[in-house]
Amino acid sequence: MKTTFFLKKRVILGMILLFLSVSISLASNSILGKTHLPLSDAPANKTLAIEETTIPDCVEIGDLVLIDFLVDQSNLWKQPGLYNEHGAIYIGNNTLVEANGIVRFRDYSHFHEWQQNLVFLRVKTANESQKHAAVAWAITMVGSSYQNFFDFPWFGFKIADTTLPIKSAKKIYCMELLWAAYYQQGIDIDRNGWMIPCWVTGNDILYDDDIEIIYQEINHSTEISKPYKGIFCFNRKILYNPFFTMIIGNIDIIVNTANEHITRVDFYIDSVYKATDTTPPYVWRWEEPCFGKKLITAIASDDIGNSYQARIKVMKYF
Ligand SMILES: [Ca+2]
Ligand SMILES: [Ca+2]
Ligand SMILES: [Ca+2]
Repeated sequence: MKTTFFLKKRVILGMILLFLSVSISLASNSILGKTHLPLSDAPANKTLAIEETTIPDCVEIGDLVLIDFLVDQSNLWKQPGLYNEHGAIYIGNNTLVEANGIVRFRDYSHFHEWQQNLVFLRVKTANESQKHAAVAWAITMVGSSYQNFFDFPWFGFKIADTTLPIKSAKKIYCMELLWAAYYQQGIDIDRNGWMIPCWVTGNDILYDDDIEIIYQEINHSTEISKPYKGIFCFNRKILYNPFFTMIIGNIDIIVNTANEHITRVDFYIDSVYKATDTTPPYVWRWEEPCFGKKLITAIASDDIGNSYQARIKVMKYF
């Protein structure tokens, strides 16, 4: 009995190590720029007829907009939490400048088609001339190449410290464009001040003390926050990677939502109903043993007939 137990444990440990090595090698491929898609491939922007959308009245030149993409949670560019997946700067005339595939102008109607949640931010410590200078600088960047944030060297790295003995990147990513536009004006909108890993994330801008929220739209904020992008072993996350979600053993499926008046969250595995939770935090313990690909679906419903679905593809073993 004891021998079987130890044998079982060794098999599980062996599998964990195998999965770890596969995932590390996939992750390092991404860092070398081999496997990731350009940002412009991410959103569902194939719609031909775009609805005209006007920028909210309160928005002024130099304000920033951050969004969550309207795509499945398994998508490479999705991040848990609100307003942290893409950003742009407002330059007037219903137009934004964004780093997306390339640094470019984008009409707000097109930009709005991509979002499922959005927030407009004001750099409250900037005066009018700093805001206009930030916009003017962003416009000078139009035509520059896009760079994934995890590819070195980072454009902003050199801006933040011109004495660094590294070559300056000519490419720029979305949040870096917003950060650099204001950094050139003497305002650092990265909340952790360019600390390692030296990236400017959506959350770094959103929660910086130079920033205030001036307008927000939450259309669909329901998401599976666990398990999400990484390797989970007996209910604990042991490794992050942006490409897949792997579960070994039992796990708590946790659903977060900022949608209002939610009364229940239903949990499904491969479209088969499993459980309901009616009080936050919305959690279901997935204990069924399985082996291979599964689709977790969570549907949050409110009391007036709205429902919000979140899905994540996973691999589950044991
Ligand atoms: Ca998000
Ligand atoms: Ca700051
Ligand atoms: Ca940062």
